[in-house]
Amino acid sequence: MSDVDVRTPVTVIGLGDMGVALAGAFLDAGHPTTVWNRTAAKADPLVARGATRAETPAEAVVAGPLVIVCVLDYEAVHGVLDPLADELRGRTVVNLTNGTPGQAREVATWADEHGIGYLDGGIMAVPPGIGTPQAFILYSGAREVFDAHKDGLEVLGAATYVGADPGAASLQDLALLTGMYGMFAGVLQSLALVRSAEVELPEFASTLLVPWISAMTTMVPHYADQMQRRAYGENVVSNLGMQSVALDNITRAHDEQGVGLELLAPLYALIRKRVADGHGAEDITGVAELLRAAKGARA
Ligand code: FVH
Repeated sequence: MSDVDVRTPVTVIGLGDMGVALAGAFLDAGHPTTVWNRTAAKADPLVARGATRAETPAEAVVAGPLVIVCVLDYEAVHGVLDPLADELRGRTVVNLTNGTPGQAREVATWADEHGIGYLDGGIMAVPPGIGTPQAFILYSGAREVFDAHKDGLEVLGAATYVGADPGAASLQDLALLTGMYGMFAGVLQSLALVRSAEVELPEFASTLLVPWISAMTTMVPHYADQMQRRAYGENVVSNLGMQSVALDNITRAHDEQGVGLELLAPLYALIRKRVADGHGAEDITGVAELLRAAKGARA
């Protein structure tokens, strides 16, 4: 049994769309739940469901051993938490605010210096999904802190530990979002192309686009293996030379239909460069070699 069970008091700071969903899940699971939000009225529906309203962040965090923070950004995180180092000593902060790995590590160092347990988290769900079987949340930080609170955190969604580096959850959260936005870019470009021919978009989407994209996701583990080993020419499925010819057709079709290709043009340019550099026999994964090392990149 972990330190947090159905009787353990939980504090939720930040009652935007996500914070309300998080606090609601704790209430539904029977946790005494204390809430605080900058705009106090947003707590009203939760108070009606049994939550305790704290008048100040300090009052909120001393209500229990586990403090969940879910605000807009890290500026807000620092604004709320930095003055509360004394009150938080000996408690655990689980910060579910979206941010960068560097921002997460910075807060973790601050927490460590003040005797505060700290987990950083990345929520992989939208607010209505919290507490459903589809929801999962990435956590990183000290393993013993995660183990102590895992059972309580499970009420929000599957609690998935990704490592001791406090920045790990944020990094993997942002990587998952990156994959999602890449997919959205392709979806929008695809729908724009067929819309130009007055195709019924909902039917095209449900009968063709979704099954096609779903089938293509089965390639992801193969691509991940190629990228892990930088073995872009091994077990090639669809060589880049062939793909670049198809890309020319996609480009011309957009021109013919009068649709701009802005969402995918950068990818196509990289593919053409990779082919021009002599890698036409490889899979698409080799295109990742063309990503420039960013300033400040970690090894
Ligand atoms: N909603 C979603 O779909 C995504 C799912 C994945 C995770 N994200 C992240 O969750 C964080 C909170 O998102 P949210 O959906 O709750 O966002 P809002 O509804 O816009 O609420 C923002 C809350 O932050 C409070 N806040 C903003 N600035 C400050 C500040 N300086 N000091 C204190 N609190 C602040 C705001 O308070 P108020 O405006 O109501 O007074 C809201 O409680 C976020 O990182 C997502 O990326 C959500």
